[in-house]
Amino acid sequence: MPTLIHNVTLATMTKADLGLIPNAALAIENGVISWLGSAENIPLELAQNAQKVNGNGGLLTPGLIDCHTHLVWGGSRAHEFKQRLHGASYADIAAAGGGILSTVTATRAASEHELFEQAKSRADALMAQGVTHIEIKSGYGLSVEHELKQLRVARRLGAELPLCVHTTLLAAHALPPEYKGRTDAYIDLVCNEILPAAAAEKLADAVDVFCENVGFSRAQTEKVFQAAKAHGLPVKLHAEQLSNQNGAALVAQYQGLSADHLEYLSEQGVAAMAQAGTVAVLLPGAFYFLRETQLPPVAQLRAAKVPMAIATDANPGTSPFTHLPLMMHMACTLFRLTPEEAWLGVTAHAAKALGVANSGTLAVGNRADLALWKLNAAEDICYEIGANPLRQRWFAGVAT
Ligand code: DI6
Ligand code: FE
Repeated sequence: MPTLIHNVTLATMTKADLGLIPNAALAIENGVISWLGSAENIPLELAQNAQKVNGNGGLLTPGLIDCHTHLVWGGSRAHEFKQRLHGASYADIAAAGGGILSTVTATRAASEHELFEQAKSRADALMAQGVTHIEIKSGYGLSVEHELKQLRVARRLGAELPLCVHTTLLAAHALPPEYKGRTDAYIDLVCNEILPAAAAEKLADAVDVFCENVGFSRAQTEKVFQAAKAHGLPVKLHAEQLSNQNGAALVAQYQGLSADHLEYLSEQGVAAMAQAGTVAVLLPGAFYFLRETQLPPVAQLRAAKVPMAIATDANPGTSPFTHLPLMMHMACTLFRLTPEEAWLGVTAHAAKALGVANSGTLAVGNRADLALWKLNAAEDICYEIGANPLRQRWFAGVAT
């Protein structure tokens, strides 16, 4: 039996103004959207036979999509947060074995089950805010065994929770201690062993690299991109977060799905992304937590019509946040996105950053991943952070 959600305003996310349809309804059949439009145009068949759900005047949107997370990690870096506030420097913390490698140590020591339980609670927090799709990267294993362990945990989250999980291999996230001083040798391990093993087990939907002066060089990044291409995997990139490595132009050259962070993105990078259709994924949580001052060039991205997405970048070191509406608020407050851009950034543009065609908008045939909100206006979600305005959510048409 079809379900008809009525007495709602639809935000289809198919236009810059969100494609609002007041006094509207939407029908679900077999897990997909089968009809949507003004209530006055509801087909008689639906009006007579569908199971009715009264939306009580709420705003019905696509489910939110968090298109950049490192959700599977072991351990915690809260103590480093405290040390830094007591005056320790990054160098002090790194010298004491802290930083990203301390998360690598903790992730390697954790079992798949432990990692699953910890990541599940983070995923539950995101789902409680209307998130129906998340991307999860590896990048804290840094070996065949432990990178695949992270990705298997991500796949299990997608299998056991109602939300959709898209996985990304980020083995080129940091240099493991056993490869200290041998970066090129580690990149060979990534290209010749880790990536092929992940591809063979179908554990990765995309491949990512941390292209940065404290990460991997443009040349090393390109080697990983070549390996990804050889295995038919799309690419995305942590690009221009702390400096301009011309990473965005490189991922655009490979028709990459997205370039992420982008605080130091150049005009050439903007042009290359616009040309390639590569999505700009903005990560205000990391900018805020690191107390950065260099803003991403939002005005240039807007003028070049580069789609902008927004994500949590949930990770223990630089963005310990599993709250996507807060990221929408920060994208507006810190990066000056409009509320409409923020909504598109966690729906249609986030879907594009994951290469997902049938989600992120309300359209006939799309998966019925939906969120119903009690909001006076769409912009309220980016303005007021506190009480959760989510009233109902549907995962592939099932109200949960
Ligand atoms: N950029 C970041 O901000 C995180 N990774 C990356 O490529 C940092 C991850 C961590 O510190 O655990
Ligand atoms: Fe990240």
